[in-house]
Amino acid sequence: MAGGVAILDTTLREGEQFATSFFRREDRLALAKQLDSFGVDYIEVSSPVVSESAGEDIRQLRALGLKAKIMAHCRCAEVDVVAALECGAQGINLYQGSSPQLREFSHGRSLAQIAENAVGIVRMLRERGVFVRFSGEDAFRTDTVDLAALFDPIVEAGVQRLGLPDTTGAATPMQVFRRLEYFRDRYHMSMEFHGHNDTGCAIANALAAFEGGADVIDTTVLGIGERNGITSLSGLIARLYSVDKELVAGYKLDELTKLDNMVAQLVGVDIPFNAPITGPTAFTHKAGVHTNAVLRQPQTYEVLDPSDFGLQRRIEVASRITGKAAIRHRADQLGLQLDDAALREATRRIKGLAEQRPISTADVDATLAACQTAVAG
Ligand code: HCA
Ligand code: CU
Repeated sequence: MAGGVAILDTTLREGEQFATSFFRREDRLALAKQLDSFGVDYIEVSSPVVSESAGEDIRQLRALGLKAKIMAHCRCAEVDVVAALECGAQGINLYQGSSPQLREFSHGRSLAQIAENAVGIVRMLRERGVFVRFSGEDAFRTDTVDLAALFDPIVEAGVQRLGLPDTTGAATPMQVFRRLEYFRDRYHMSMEFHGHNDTGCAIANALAAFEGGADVIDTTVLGIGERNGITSLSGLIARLYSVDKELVAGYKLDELTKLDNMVAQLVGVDIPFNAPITGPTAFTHKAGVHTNAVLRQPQTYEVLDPSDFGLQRRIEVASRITGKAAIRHRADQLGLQLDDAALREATRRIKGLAEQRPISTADVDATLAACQTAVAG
């Protein structure tokens, strides 16, 4: 954790809810180790009651002795939390649906019943000295007044963190900001945000939550999760970095690519082209106007420095929209000597060729070699 924001990675819990996820025990352990090495503050796992091997997963995870705290995601039920504690969970993340939709169609309990039940579990956990968080699932489709009526007695009972998940991805950044700010002012306590990406706002909403007072943000690697997932780890890192690099100073940024590749392979997807930082084209500049400026001063068109993430920028030269500066850069990379007239000629030919058909870097290189020969000869 740096600068007041901690990351809770839930790839092992929310991420398992992604359509194509299948994690073996050794995958879970390897992923947890890599997340810990990267520096996430918490790793969330499923409650032992979800399946036969889930309890042993927690035990073996704990045996790794990671720095990250292992938090078990549990229903507000004594059997769930007791089982999680027996397996060595270091904290309990309770959740229960609070929106009218979930109250009616998921669990059928009233707000008063949810509160009464949660208060009992929270008291029991606090008496045992266990860290406990409570989330009102679907918090952003729950009326603020209802949410406060639910949270008040749970806070009173000693809960140490409140969770506000945007379970359906319905919330806008402004709503997230306002609601977090409201609850920060009401309780002055730790708050966690968990944002789904159904409308493409998961990363923006995570930042809004942080700005509104959340001190814990949930992520998964690549953003995998139910439906189209939640805030991605690389997305959150990119977002925070460009606000203030200090916010991500505590994380091993050059390990992000390894993490994303690991999960992409595990769940059988490519890293999306538009993934912040680790997307395959995230640092590729193409248009002549851009490449010209970037070659002089990368910050002209970059808010993220690829070298901070162990990555390199790429100048795409093989297109009709390339320019002389990019072509010169390519000639330099190849160690070719071309004077200005030769460069202009090479650029003219490359652009001309790219008008006719898609071209490759090999075409560019061949043209440069030919122009060099022409000058030399
Ligand atoms: C779920 C719901 C959840 C819980 C988040 C939380 C959500 O899939 O069980 O515990 O804060 O999006 O509401 O992931
Ligand atoms: Cu979720």
